[in-house]
Amino acid sequence: MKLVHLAAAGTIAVLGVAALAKPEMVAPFNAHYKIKPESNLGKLHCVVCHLPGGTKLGPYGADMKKAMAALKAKTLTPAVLKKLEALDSDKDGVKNLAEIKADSNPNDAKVKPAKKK
Ligand SMILES: [Ca+2]
Repeated sequence: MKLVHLAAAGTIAVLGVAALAKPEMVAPFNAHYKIKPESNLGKLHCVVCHLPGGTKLGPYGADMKKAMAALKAKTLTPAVLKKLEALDSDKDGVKNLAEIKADSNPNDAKVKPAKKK
């Protein structure tokens, strides 16, 4: 009886960690935009979609969730990412694609690319 409980608790713990890290979300994003691990976006990792320190989604992550639902996508596909590119999820005046290309954060209104002159 005790063993069964332990096994169940272990399974829950493993699933919890998997839900937090989301490598299945980060990998296609990084591959699609050719994000280098040492770049700002590469270091942000989960925080590109989630709010720091939590599982809660930020504005870009929330738009991604909506796009995945609209396309009935179970995984992060290039079509989902494409749908997000023309949006300005964090409403800082810079479109998501421009932020990603500039290695800025589309999930944080306080972070935007330096203005080009
Ligand atoms: Ca933006």
